[in-house]
Amino acid sequence: MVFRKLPGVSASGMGLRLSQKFVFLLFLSGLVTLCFGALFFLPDSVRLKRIFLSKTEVQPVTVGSGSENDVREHLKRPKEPEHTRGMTPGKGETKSRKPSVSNEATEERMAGGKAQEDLTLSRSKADSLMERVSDADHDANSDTFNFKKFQGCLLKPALGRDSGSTADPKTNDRREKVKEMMKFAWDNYKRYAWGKNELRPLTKNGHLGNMFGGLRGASIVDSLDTLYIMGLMDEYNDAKEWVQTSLDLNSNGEASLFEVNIRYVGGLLSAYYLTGEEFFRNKAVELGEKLLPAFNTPTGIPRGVINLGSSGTSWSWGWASAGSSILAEFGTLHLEFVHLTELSNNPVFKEKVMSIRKLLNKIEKPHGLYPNFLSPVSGNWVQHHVSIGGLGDSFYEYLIKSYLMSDKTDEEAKKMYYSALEAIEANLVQKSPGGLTYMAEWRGGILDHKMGHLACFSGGMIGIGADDGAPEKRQHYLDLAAEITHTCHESYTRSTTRLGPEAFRFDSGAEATATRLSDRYYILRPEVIESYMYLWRLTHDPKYRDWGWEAVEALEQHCRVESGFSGIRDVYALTASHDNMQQSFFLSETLKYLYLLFSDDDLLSLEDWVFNTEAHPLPIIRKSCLQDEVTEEKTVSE
Ligand code: DMJ
Repeated sequence: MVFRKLPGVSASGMGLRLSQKFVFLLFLSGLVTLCFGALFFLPDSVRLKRIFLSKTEVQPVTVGSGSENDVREHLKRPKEPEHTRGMTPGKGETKSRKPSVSNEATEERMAGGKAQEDLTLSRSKADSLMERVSDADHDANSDTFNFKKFQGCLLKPALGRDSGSTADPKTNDRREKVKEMMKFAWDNYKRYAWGKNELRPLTKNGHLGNMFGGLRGASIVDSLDTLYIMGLMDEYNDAKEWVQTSLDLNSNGEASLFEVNIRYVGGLLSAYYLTGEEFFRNKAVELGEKLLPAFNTPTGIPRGVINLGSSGTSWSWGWASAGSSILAEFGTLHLEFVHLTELSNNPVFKEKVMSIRKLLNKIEKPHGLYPNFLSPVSGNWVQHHVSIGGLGDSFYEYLIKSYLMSDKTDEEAKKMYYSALEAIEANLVQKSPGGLTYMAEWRGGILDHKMGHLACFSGGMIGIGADDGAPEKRQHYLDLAAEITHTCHESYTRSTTRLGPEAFRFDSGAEATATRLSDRYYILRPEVIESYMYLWRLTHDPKYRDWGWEAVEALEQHCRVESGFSGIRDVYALTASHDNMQQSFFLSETLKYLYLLFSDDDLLSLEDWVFNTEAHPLPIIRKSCLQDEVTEEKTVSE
C-alpha cells in the first residue's frame, strides 16, 4: 500500500519522506484533473456535468448591435475578419471557440439542398437536442395545439374575402404593382442568392453576414408569409420546400438572439399559423429551444449573442457598455415566446419572457423612462440613454402588442405601455419651430433633437394603442400618431429622392432633414410605410395610400436595379449610389406593409392579428374560444 511506512526509512508527518509526498501529491492532482476533464466528454444530459459546468458561465464577447445590427451590416468595417468583428474577449473567454460555419463550399451545399446523409445526420442531432431540452420535464412536441380549432376562433378568414382585393380599381392596380415588386425581388434572390441570407443585387450574388449564427435563407424564411398572402404560390411552394428540406438548424455560430427570434422564429410561426403545415411549427419550437441558454444569467435577462451549437454559450455585444444587454433586444421576445409556449405546450418559453417583464416592471425607472442598456448580471441600468429609435424601439411596441395579442387580458403589459407612453410624452416628444412633432432622444436628461428612421414605427404603435388608452386620451393618441407619421412623411418629401434618411434632425435650423453625411442613407427600411399602413386602417384617410404610392414610385426610381432592389447611400443625391444589399426585411416588411396598405382591411385583420417587429403576423390568443369544446365540435364538423 502506498501509505505503508517503509522499514528503515526515516519518516515525517504521515510516515512518508518529502520526495514520496511530492510524488503522491503529483499523482493525486493528476487524478483530479483527469476526472474533471472527463466531465467535458460526458453528454450534456448527465446531471454531474450540469452541476459542475454551467453553460453560460462564460461572460465573454460581443459582435454587433441590437436592432441596429442591420445598420452595422450596412456600415461594414471590412478590415476586421467577419467572424471576430466587434468582439472583445471577456471574462472566462477561451480561445478554443468553434468557428462559425461559413465557407463557400458549405454554403453552396446548403443552398442547393443537402445530401440525404447530411439530412439524416441533422435530424439525429436535432433529436438529441430535443431529448436534452425535454430534460426540463416538458415534451416540446406535445401535440396539443388544435389548428382547426384555432382557425375557428378567428373572427375573419386570414386572407379576407377575395384575398383582400379592394373595390377600387386604382388601389387594386397599386396592389398589383407591389406584388410585381415582390416577385421581382424574390426571383432575383432565387436566381442569384438562393439559400443565402440576402441578395447582393449589383454583384449578383448572395450574402451571409454574421447575424444569424450560420443559419441560412433569412430572405426565404422572412418571405414565406408575404408570398403566401400575395398569392405567389409557386414562389411560396419553393420557399416552403427549401425550409422543409434545407433549413438546417444545427449550426454552430454566434447569432443575434434578437434577429434570429424576429426573423426566423417569427417567420416560421407566421407560416405555421397561415398554413397549418406542421413542420413550420416544429422548426419554430426547435429553434426556440436553441435560444434558451441565452437566458441563463443571474437575472434571467438574456445576453445578446448566443452560440447556436450545443455549447449554448452566450455573450453580450462588445460595444454595449459593461457587458450589458439591450432593451430593444431582450424586450422583443415576448410575442414569439408566448406563441412558442402555445404551440409546444412547454411553459418554459413564456416563463423566460415573463421574468424579463417582472424585472422591468419592478426596477426603478428614471422619470418613468426605460434606458437602453441593462446589466444581465446585476439587473441595473448601465447608462441613462433613452430612445424610441434604435436600441429601444421594439420594446415599447411589444408591450402594447402583448396586450392586444392576449385578447386584452395582459393588464400588466397594458399598464407598463401607457405609463411608458406618458413618460415618453413628458420627456421626449417635441414640436419643432416649423410645427413638426417628433421624438427626441434622451441622454441622462439632455435632449438630442434627432429622430431615427427606426423611430418612425411609433406612429403606427401609438395609433394601434389609441383605443385602449384612458377615454380622455384616445383622440389625443390618435392625433399624436398622425402627427408623428406626418413628420416621418416630411423626412421623405424633403429629400431629393423622396426616400427618408436613416436619421433626421431638428436643430441648427434643420427640420426633418439629415445634417450629417453618415445619416443620409436608406436601406429599404419599412418603418415609415408601416405607420402609413396602420394609420390608413385606423382613419381611412386616403392621404396614407397616396403617401405609400409616393414611396413605391421612389423605390422604383432609385432602388430598383437590374437584379433586385438595393439600398442607397444618400437620399439627397439624384445620382444613386447603391449599397448592393437587398435586405430580407424589405421582403418581409416593406413590401408586405405596402401590399396591406392597398388591400382591404380584412386581409390579416387587426381584429385577429398582431404583427411582430419583422411584420410577421401572429394571431391574437383567444383563450376562452380555444378552450371551448363547442368551438372544436363546430370547426371539426365543418
Ligand atoms: C427590422 O429587422 C425590424 O423592424 C427591427 O425591429 C428593426 N430593424 C429592421 C427594419 O428596419
